[in-house]
Amino acid sequence: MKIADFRSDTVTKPTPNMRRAMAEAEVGDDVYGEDPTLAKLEARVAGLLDFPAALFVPTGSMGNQIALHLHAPRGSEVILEAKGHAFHYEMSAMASLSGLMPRPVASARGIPSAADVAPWIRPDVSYMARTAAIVLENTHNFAGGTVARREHVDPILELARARGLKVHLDGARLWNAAAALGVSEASLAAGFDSVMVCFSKGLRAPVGSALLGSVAFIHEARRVRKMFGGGMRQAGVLGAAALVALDEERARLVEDHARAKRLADRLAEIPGLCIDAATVETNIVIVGVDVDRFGPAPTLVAKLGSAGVKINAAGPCSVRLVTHADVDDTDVEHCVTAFRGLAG
Ligand code: TLP
Repeated sequence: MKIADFRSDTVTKPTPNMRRAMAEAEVGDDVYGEDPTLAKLEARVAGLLDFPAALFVPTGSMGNQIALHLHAPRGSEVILEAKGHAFHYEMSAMASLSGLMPRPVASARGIPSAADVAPWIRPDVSYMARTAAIVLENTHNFAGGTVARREHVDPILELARARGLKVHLDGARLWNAAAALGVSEASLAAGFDSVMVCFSKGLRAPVGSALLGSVAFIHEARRVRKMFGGGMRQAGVLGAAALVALDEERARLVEDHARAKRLADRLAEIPGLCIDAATVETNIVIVGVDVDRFGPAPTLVAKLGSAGVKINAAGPCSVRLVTHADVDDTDVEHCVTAFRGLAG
C-alpha cells in the first residue's frame, strides 16, 4: 500500500545532492572549533539572517533551550504563546534544564499582540518572580503555520525593550514565513535578541538547526551547547547537507504552501471537518474534527493510518497535516479520498 505521510515536514529524506555533499564534506573536530564545513554554514546562515554570529545545534529544541538558558536567570518567568512549541513540545526543558517558569499567553493566530503580552509582564516588586524574556514563533506551528509580519512583531519588540526583556524567535520555519511573504528571512529576524532556525523541516536536511545572536551571546551559547550535550565532533557531514538545503530548497517552499492550500480547500468540503482558511498561509493545515462523525482525533489518526494516510493529532478534536517535498498531488487525492470514506 502506498503511504501518504502528512505527519510533518520533518519526515523528508535528504536529497541526492545532500547525500553527495555529506560524503564529500571536509570535517574536523568542532569541539576544538576545527570543522571547516560547520564554520562555513555558520557564516552563511548568519549572513542570510544578517546576524553577527551563528551556532550549529543538533535540534531546534536545543537551540530554543540554549537561548532561554542564556536570556533568563533561574527562577524567572518566560512569556510564550500558549500553543508554542517551546512551551508544549520541548519536554518541559525550560523548567528542568534552566529552572524557568513558563507564562503562556493565548492569542488568536499564534501571534500575541503587545496588548496580549503587557499584562503578564511582572512589576518590579520584591514579592513576585521577574519576567525575563518573551518567545515568539514564526511560522506558528500549532496555530496552523501562521505568519507573523513586521507589524505584529515590532510592537512586541518595542514593549520588550521598554521593559528590559529579551526576545527570542523560534524560527524553525522562518524560511516558510519568508517564502509566503516574498521577503528576506533577515527582514523577519531583525530586532530579535536571538533566533533559532531549522534545516531539518521543509528544507529537507536530515539533521540540524542554528542559533543566531550577538558574538558574545553565541560565545556563551557554545558553552551551553556543550553543557546540554550538544558538542559534536565531525559534524560537518551534517552541516554539508544544511548548506545544500539553504542553497537549493528555500525557493521550493511556495509549492508546499500551494499544496497545503489545495488540501485545506478540499478537506473543508467534507462534512464534519472544520478549517480556518485564513490560517493556511504556509505548509500546515490544522483541521477541527466533529468527533461524533469521526471519533476523537487519535481514533481518526488510527483509521486514516489503516488507509495509508499518516497524520498527527493536534489536540483531542483536531488533527494536523503538513505538506513537504515528499508528498505530491496524488498523495493529496489519496488523503482527501480517505477522509471522505470515513465521513460516510
Ligand atoms: N516540531 C515538530 C514536533 O516537535 C511537533 C513538528 O513535527 O512540527 N520549534 C518549532 C516551531 C517546531 O515545529 C519544532 C519541531 C521545533 C521547534 C523543535 O525542533 P526539533 O524537532 O529539531 O527539536
